[in-house]
Amino acid sequence: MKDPKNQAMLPNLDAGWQPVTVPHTWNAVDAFDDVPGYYRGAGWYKIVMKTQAAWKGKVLYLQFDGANQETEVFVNGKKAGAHIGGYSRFIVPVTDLMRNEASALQTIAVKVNNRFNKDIAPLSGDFTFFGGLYRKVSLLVLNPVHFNDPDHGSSGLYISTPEVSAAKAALKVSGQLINKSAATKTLVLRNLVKDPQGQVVYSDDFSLGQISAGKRVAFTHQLPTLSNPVLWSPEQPALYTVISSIVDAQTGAVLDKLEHRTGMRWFRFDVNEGFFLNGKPYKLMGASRHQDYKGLGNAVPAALQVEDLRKIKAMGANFLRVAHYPQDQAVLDACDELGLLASLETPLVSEITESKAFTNNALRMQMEMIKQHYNHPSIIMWTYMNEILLKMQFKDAESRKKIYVENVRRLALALEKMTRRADPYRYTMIPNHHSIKTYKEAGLTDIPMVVGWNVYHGWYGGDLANFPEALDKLHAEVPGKPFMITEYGADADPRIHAYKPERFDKSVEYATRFHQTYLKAILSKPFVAGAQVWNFADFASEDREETMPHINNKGIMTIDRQAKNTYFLYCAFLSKTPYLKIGAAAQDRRSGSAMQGQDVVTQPVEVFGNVGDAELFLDGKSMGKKNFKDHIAVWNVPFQHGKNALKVVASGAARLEDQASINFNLIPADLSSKKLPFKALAISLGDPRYFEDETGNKIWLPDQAYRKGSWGYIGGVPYKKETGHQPFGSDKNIVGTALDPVFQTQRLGLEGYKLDVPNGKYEVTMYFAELMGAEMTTVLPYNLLPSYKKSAKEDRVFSVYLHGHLIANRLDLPKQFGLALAVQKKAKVIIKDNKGIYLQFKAIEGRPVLNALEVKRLA
Ligand code: GCB
Repeated sequence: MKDPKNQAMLPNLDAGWQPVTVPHTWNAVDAFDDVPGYYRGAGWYKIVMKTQAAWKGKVLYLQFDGANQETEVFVNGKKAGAHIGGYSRFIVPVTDLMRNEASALQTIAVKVNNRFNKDIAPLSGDFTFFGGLYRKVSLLVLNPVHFNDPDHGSSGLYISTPEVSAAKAALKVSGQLINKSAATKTLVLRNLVKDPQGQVVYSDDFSLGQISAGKRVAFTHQLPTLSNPVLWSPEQPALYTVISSIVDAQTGAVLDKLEHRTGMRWFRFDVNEGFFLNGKPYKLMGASRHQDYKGLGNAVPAALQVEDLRKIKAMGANFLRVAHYPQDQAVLDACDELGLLASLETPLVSEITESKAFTNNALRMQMEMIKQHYNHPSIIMWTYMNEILLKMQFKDAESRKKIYVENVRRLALALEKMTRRADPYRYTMIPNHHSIKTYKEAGLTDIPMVVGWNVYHGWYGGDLANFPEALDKLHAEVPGKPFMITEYGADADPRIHAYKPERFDKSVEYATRFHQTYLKAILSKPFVAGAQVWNFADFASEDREETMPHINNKGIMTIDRQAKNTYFLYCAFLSKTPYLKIGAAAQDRRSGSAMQGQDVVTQPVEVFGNVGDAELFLDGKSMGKKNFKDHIAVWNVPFQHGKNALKVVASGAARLEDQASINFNLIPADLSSKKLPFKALAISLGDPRYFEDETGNKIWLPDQAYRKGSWGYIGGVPYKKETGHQPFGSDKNIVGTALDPVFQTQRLGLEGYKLDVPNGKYEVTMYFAELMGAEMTTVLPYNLLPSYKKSAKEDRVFSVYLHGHLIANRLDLPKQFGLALAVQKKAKVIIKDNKGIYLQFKAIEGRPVLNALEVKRLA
């Protein structure tokens, strides 16, 4: 139950509880709805369970794999423990608070709070901080002698491979155990190692001696070196298994047993030559990934998360940047199994608080991350502080800013020192935003072993064509430091298509060009150790508005994991096996307006491949052969109304092909065409893009000027935003619709709209939203453009007439409805005497507007 009052103790209510299953978040709906904001506060979970016979004589712990972000645990009304931080595991001892009677009911109550807390990272960020018990919760029932004496939520056992070569591998097992029984125990640590085929390659007992009651001991056990180890690599993710048991020397009983996997590999970064694994060069190519999913928020079953990693692997990637926080163990397990190298980071994003509490929490989060994920062979670096100088505090007070930056540097030094000490076998990294000078001056490029750069050249700023030079500059200006491009990406709203793509039009086509440029440059420069696309999938970011409010659209998959053309591009660039894919498969419904005298509409079809050249066929007829240029080949295809079957065949030996079926809704130039009688038309005014409206099963067409016999606007100019980057339209969330892009563009000062439809009965729907003076509620700090100014307000009052009949009287959108609010006006009309549909816009004050128009034939 939600607890907006944030009470200290479990509200003693029998009513008001809602049954839920864990993993759970209370923000799965409100983080995506039209209303800005989502619940950030306290919530309670309560579970009542029967005492189990198996608990007798055991010690019990509650293990939480992830609760966002402040948690308090109560057992039978008494506080059992608490934890701070939303992305790591914690373990709470509960034995002493459980009721003893065999038949007793045990009540466990957990309070979770996802409020803003200035002492807990992340303070802000481009993602939604879903609250709740969003990962698995388990009850651990252990023998009183056991490994798991909560050590930063880890298993209590750490396996390292200090030295590995093709000839031999050293293996070290260390950890701690506790004797919580009432008697002294003589204990043995038994380690058994199995090779990737399951053959036991080592087994030995190691005496721990006598451990008295209540005593905790730490041990380090160096195993004899293994010769000719099977090496772990992306091509062959061979995993060894280490089974460690605590054995009672007197009785031979196994008191606790843990099974971990490990991999034999060695690696290094080189400033000029990039990354080497097992002595061979690898470019670390892959994706960054957030953990949320459509309809589920961050409460995503592990199996679904693992599917993501399969998709990343399937595109030919070898690296996962687990951003911006540690994710489920299942994610790293899958990296180990699939052969994806990984970096893991804590949620220190964009800014810090200069408090002791914040520092302590940050250090603890880092240690939790290292200890909990220590045994994954896929992890090669520990990361912290993503773009930590982005929301630079005190930027207007130079001397205070200096102190702030110095405090950031100090925290980085402390994190670095602690990390290197906790794990001397891996690298460290800090990913920065693309402001070399800022990070250099702050000393943040010196501290970690590898520098990450998040580069949005050709998106938030800069010219796409200059990206290759930007890479050279990074190499030259931070000498002596290996680096990766830890982020780069462009929004691609999968519903938007532009055949003349422009920066910030949010079209899939612009994003495809963007990634093509980046991939080509990154792959051609050996000093770039690797790059991770931002992001694998679209993800929730409540503060974002734009074409798909509350979602960041930089994914190469949608938030429900449908591949965009950009994903196919990655497959074409990175796959080692022959690849061929028609991008249009994701665009199986198209529409377009024919030119005068033509009964086809020519539109581009993009094909992605790594096979030299290919031939495209439309309904069996060849459209010619094309070479792939940087993995894309484009054909201009003359689509006809109805079904169009496309097939592409790779030339050469690999007889590879792909097919797509496209249902094309052709709008004839002559609306009274007998061949294709008019049915419906949906037009987005002031917009050169095509918009696929899944809710209404239709395509909204770009606007055009009126031509006799056809359709189009009369007078006016497209709304052009002077603020932000958007080339046209507004980036404001339009409340009351899922068709934001259609409402976000408009024609200003429109005089009329004409459609020369044949005689009949029609429904005309006009779509309005006032855009001027409506700004994004939050200006995203990622928009590095300095000139984000407010658009001027404009007063307007206007009426609309349909053939002289008043159908909208004295519209004053802001006054009558509000700014940026979706408004619809419908009218029905019978057209006689071939006079077509004629809408007239009459200004009473200011310039009339229209955002979109839909006309349907009823009879
Ligand atoms: C960044 C941030 C990331 C954002 C991304 C974006 O630089 O590190 O959290 O989501 O840019 O899409 O703007």
